[in-house]
Amino acid sequence: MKDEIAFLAELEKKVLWLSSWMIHHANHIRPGDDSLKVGGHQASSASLSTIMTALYFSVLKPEDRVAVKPHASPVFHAIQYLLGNQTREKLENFRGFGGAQSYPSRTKDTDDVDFSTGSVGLGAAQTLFASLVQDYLGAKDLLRQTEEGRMVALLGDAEMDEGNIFEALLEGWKHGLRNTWWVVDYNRQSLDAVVREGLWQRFEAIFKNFGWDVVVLKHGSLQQSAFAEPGGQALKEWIDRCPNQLYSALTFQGGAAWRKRLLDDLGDQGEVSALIERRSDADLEALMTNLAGHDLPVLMEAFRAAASHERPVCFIAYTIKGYGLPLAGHKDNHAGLMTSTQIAALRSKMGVREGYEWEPFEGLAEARELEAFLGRVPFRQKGRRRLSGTQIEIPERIEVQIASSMSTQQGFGLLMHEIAKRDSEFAARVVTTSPDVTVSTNLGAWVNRRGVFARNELADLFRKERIPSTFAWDASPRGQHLELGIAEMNLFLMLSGLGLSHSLFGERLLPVGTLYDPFIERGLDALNYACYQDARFIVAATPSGVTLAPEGGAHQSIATPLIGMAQDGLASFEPGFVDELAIILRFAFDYIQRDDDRATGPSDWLRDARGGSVYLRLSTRTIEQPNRKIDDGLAADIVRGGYWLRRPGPNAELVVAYTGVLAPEALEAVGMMAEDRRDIGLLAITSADRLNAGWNAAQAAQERGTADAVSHIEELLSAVPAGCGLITAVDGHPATLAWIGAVFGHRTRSLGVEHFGQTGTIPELYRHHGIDAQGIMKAARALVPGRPIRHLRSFA
Ligand SMILES: Cc1ncc(C[n+]2csc(CCOP(=O)(O)OP(=O)(O)O)c2C)c(N)n1
Ligand SMILES: [Mg+2]
Repeated sequence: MKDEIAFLAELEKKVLWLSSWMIHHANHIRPGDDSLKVGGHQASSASLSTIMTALYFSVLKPEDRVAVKPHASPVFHAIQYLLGNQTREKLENFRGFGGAQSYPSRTKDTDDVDFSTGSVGLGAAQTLFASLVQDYLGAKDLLRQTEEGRMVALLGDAEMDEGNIFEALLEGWKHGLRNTWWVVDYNRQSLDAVVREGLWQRFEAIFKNFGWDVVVLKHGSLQQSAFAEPGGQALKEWIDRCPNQLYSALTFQGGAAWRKRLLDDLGDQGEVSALIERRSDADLEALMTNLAGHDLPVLMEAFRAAASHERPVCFIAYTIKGYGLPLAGHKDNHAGLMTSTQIAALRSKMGVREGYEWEPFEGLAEARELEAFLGRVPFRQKGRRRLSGTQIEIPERIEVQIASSMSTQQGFGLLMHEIAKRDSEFAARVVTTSPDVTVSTNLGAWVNRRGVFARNELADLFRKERIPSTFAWDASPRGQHLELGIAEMNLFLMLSGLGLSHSLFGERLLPVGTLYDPFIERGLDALNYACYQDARFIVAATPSGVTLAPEGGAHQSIATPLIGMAQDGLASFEPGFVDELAIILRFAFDYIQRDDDRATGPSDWLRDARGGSVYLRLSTRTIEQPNRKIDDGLAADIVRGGYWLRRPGPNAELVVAYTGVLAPEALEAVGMMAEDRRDIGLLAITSADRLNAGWNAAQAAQERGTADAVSHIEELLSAVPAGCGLITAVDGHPATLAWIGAVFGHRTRSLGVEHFGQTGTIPELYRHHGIDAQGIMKAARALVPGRPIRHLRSFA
């Protein structure tokens, strides 16, 4: 029987062929849309074909989880095809609608993608945070799988330019990262260019600094044995000295060019010249392109040796972009495609007959044996790797004592503290995390009760020394708060890891992250990435808007309500009062666990059965709280996105709709205008996002023929007379609520904040931006002319 390396070598060729064919098919053969005919990442894929062959067909265990370099997607899909996890139809439709995705996608692909990738840097960092999640579960005896998995990232060398990689490395070091492998595809090419000389040494130093073991894989076994020949050392020195650009150029040009250049540099030098002369052009090319990243024996040995490493391992593997293809080494090859002639040549080199291109075993001498080998591949031995955790029961209500005046941020702290006091499965599954703003976002009381997580016990020294402090931060494996450094990218990657726990590790966690609202933008791509992966978490962002007034102009957030609306997979809420927040938070813990693709009823415009993540935009502003009991009807409306605080009468001339922290201004303005504007209404909006999504979906349903499709905002506004004016107000961009005027065509004026940066008191800033009660009244006077508004100071 053949040895493993021989099988892997055949598979490597097959993978290279199938990925090339898939791309060629998408671009030249599949009928249809020209827009799909774009660079297929052929060269980037080939660069990783050997490494991925070794990993997937031999090294990886079922428990391992992998983030594949986005532009190696064709190789990934080809491998899954050979493992029986991917269909031919999907490959034939690569990059097409419903076909195998351009970048591996957890949510859109069906072939066992562990981590989505696409935005470079994020997939790699995600493996690191997933490993921390595995440690968290392990410490709590929640790890069901018998063996710990290894979190593996395959990343491009230019991907290392992304700053979030380094933020993640630092965080990993703090938490004693383990079980993580990063394999850097060191092809010394990016999209535009050839990378700087000696980059690997910077990488090596950085990784070592952060506590990683570094394995540099440079020379393949052919090269290694050539170096042992007489004159071999001179050849090795030449290779080690050769600039990246030149190496790439010679790789592209092939054997004759190698010979010429080598002989120019090393000719007439006795042994080394003889070493070169002994080889044909083809052999010389094979030798010079035999870098370790394309050498199965060297790779297998390196992976085997690293299996016992306790510390995380970074492999820097020298590769060739476009390896085995006519594109190899050319600096412009990133989007390069092979011509039909080149593909035909590759086909015959691979022994594939025309018309049999998709056949997995076409052209292989011992197909049966290979099939049997594929059946034994360790990675596939435990079947389906996508897991699902059971749902955690959430109490009907989470109730706290609400003071007559308080802020939603305080309310959030109280609610979390209330959960912390419970001895329940629910409380045990909640895990919090924050990028150095745990205390200032009011998670302190929660952490005091539930503790900080660390694999090893670490006492709070202040407490030990009996120095009074509000916070007792003992760290232990029992802790339920993951403290992060100030890096919002890391926060969202951590939430993403925690929020995939059920799917990756089969145990559900209920993650809650906190940060300052403006810094959502700092971590936005990671938030988007987390949502794209369908990770489930709650993020509480506070303080927010210009209302954080004294905090400073630089911290004001304007765009975040629009982000909350526009971000797919994220339901956003901005409650005004703490009793609303209590309802919403309870809903959120339930919502993040939902996973049903069926609509629950004809009016499920919000796709609530599917669930998603939740964003709570909160505030530090203390405002008067209503003294009321929230019945089930009101609770449902709060969750749907809005309710009437004051229902407009049949002759209403004006409605004020506000969101969040502007409740007092809206209430005050409405109170003062009540005598002068008939039947005035006051609409509290708890979620512009859900109102808007519901409206869009109901319209689409109506257009498809569901005549009785009505959204919540339509229901709310149905009682508002046609001639009534509508004023909306939000501490954020006015567009957040402006669309409400389009629901029934009410004349609308939308107040909000468009410019930021000015500090001041809340009244000063509200006046400045025209979102105080006077501003609302001024807008009312202009929008609905009529009787003078008595309480309006003329030109206040
Ligand atoms: C955040 C982000 N910015 C830009 C891109 C576009 N892009 C895709 S691949 C690439 C260069 C990748 O070079 P490298 O990581 O060395 O991969 P290689 O193709 O050489 O394997 C760029 C800039 C991206 N995918 N993500
Ligand atoms: Mg590269």
